[in-house]
Amino acid sequence: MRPTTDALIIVDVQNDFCPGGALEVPEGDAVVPAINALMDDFAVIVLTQDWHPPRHGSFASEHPGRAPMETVQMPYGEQVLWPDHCIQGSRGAAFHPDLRTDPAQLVIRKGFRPAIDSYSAFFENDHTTRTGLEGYLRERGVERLTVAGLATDFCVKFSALDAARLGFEVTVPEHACRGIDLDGSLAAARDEMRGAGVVLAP
Ligand code: VGL
Ligand code: ZN
Repeated sequence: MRPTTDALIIVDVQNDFCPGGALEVPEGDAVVPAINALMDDFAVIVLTQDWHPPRHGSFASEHPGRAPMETVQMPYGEQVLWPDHCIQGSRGAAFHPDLRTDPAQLVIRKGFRPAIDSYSAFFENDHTTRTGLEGYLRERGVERLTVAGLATDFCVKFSALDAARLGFEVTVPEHACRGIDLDGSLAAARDEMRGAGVVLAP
């Protein structure tokens, strides 16, 4: 067991990001056994859950004439438009049924403000509005984070980059992550994370 200065942050292992879901990540469900095993090593465990109201501003269905995976300009910057996904209380928003959730002490829900998306576990996409996770981790004395889950090139990446910027030591175990890979976004995400001092582990 690692010391209580280490935390495991498990990002968005939800039905909609797994095969058959509304925004499926290829092999998304393959992270479940890997993450379940990782949980045995950590005393501090946090789950995040993408948690959108119906008609969320990141949904292509809210942008007439636009299709999923297109990009639009929002007041806070560029936004990829997604299929409707992870609607609060829906089966798609639930954690994968095989994910162990009992060992987690905190679930951070994000993306609940209709007009702004939230990829990172720490900040919304305006990079200013906080989720509260940093304060929680600091109050528990956490200094090092292992960030795993879905999707490597979106919510895992933004969470890892924000964590590194906030001064945490960050490792991303790639066997416990899968990516969406839109136009090379997976390779770019790996470069960005490495460039920010995030350790990519096998
Ligand atoms: C995610 C796209 C939209 C993610 C969430 O969890 O990576 N990606 N919402
Ligand atoms: Zn989302």
